[in-house]
Amino acid sequence: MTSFPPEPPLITIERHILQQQGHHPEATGRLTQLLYDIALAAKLIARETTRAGIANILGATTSENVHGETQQKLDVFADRVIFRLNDHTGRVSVMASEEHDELLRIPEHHKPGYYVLIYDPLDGSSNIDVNAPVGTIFAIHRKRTPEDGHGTVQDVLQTGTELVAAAYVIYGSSTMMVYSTGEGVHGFTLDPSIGEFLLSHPNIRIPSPPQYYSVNHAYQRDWGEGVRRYVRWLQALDDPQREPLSHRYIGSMIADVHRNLLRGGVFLYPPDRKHPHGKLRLTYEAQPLAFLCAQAGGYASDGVGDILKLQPRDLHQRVPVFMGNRELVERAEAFIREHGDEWVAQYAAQR
Ligand code: AHM
Ligand code: MG
Repeated sequence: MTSFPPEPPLITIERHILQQQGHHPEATGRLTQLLYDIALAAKLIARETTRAGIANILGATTSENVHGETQQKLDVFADRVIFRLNDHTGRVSVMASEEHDELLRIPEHHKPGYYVLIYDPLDGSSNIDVNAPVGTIFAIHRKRTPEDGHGTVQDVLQTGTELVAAAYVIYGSSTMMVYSTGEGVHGFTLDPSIGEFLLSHPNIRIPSPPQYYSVNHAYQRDWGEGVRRYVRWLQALDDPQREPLSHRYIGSMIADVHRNLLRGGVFLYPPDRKHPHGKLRLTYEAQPLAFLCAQAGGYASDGVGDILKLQPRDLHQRVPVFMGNRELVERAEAFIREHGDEWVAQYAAQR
């Protein structure tokens, strides 16, 4: 009898999601289906991002989103595609997107479902025109209000501890989808020739010792004391005997966080004079990435405490972010506590 040499099994994202569902005999399959739909949206967006130049769809549209930023055409495409794939399935009761001020209602002629889908369709979109990685972020909650009917703002404004699942997709040198349903973090790489996401990074754990820190140094003069001292500590400027961490920052949160998940490190977007609450948004950027980070053994803080415990007050609210290896993030909190930080203090007063 012939036998093949041992090799790791080939696992598609569909099979993996189904296997995870198998750990929950009570599961109805709705979440599984919703995750399939997300993976399909990711493939469609990946197809457009990789042929953006060829299709001549680079460049900005003339419309602005709710933050006054000019929308890129791919933002519009990604936003539309995610909505269209999920507005008629009966699995989602309401959606919300970075690109829309208001909640996205399921059309009247379709049945609203059990889950709440919040997304940032194309994060880091200033990178599109320079061919650097961008990504999509998804957060999934259960509906809080009674089962039948449309989701409301209470369904969208839940803490990160209530997340059922979170995922991001990174469109880089290859496209990867990384997701968690609360049972570890799993990464899949898209094989474009067969259109399948294949398991490439099972059970991601943030490695230690960490290698990188990621922050926009251009804002240094506007940081408060605690953050300033913390970054000096990361650079080992206080102790020539200690090795500094290497610095990497691309200005695309998913790319920066993804690198740190795989190599170990800390990503920070602290509050400063010009960004008193930081820049990143709680519900569709910080919460889902904090959930994934925690599932990978890391920690995410707003400089004061756990981001996952924050109760959102507004769909588009901003939050300071420190995320990565637990010891690095706790060290940031300690520097801020010990040395004070006027911008973190100002943020914390309205927390
Ligand atoms: P966006 O949602 O408008 O794309 O902005 C979010 C992005 C993040 O991906 C990234 O970490 C940050 O903006 C970079 O901002 P800055 O250029 O101020 O460093
Ligand atoms: Mg964004």
